[in-house]
Amino acid sequence: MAVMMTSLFLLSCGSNPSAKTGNLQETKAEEDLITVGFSQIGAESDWRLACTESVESAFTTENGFNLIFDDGQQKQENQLKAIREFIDMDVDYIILDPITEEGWDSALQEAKEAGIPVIIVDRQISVKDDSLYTAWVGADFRTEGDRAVGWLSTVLASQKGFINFVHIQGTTGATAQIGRTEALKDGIVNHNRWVLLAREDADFVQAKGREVMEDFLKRYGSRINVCYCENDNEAYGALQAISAAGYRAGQDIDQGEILVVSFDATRQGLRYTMDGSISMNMECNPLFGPKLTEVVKALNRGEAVNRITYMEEQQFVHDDALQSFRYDGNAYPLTTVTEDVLAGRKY
Ligand code: GYE
Repeated sequence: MAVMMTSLFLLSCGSNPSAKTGNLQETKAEEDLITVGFSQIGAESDWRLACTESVESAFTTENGFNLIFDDGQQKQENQLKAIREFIDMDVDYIILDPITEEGWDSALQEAKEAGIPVIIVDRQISVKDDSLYTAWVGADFRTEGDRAVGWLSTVLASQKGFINFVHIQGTTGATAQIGRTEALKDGIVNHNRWVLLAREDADFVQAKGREVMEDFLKRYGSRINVCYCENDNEAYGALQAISAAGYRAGQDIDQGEILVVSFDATRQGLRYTMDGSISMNMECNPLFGPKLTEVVKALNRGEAVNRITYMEEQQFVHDDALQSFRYDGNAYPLTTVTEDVLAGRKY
């Protein structure tokens, strides 16, 4: 890429020597940059916007990169097209945040044949040949789900009778959906009194989360005890539907409250966790930028990198007595939480 751009640049310089000198300096700098094509899923959630922001602010020219960003608008065909365009441009590296796990074999085979290393971020891919990607950086979604279910198991242990769940899922076939869904499925199997009333895909989007919850409320009304949302934007939508239908979100299911759990722990999600509308919020860390630049720089120096890197995450639990939340078991007074956690939260 850098080489191609240099020759195009020189051809367009004309015969003005001063312009030529200036351009030569610029092309020299450009040659040193590492060109990275980033195929992002879309802009479906607060989490996603934070992820994009983090990558864009890490892969800057000052930091030695030329980043080419492509927004797949939640469609795999757009992401496949972007990968092929990156190959045509002969980028140095491709970073792919794959919408779902399946369907990447041929495009990544083409990248491999072109000698372009591919780094997968956030969600994972399922390919026949694992050498089609060099490294993956993301969250352990199954563990996130298990931590959410583990917490539910503890708080619901003292409940008498059956506990009815509704489940708002993320994009079908996305690793985040698969891990979080499997954890709840196992939770239902392992708890005799947990009953699943309904589950539906809301694509990680607020408006769809609201629609799905409206529908669940119409069908099951006050029978619903727990609403398990696979991300915060779906939870925002579910909370809108709950209050519009005249119900209350909270942990007191004996008093008819609907206990909402969510994933991401965005700033807004944590506000709802503080006020108790969300009872438990399992963090998912979208700030991949710095880690990804480390990976690309190491590869560029010819060093080996970890094939799998997990991000660190915490669990935020509403606490009535504190009128706030605890995380990972430690209690913080409201003011401390506001300053330390929310103020510092970038998403
Ligand atoms: O939870 C959600 C986003 O893949 C972990 O996708 C990501 C998920 C995240 O839209 O908010």
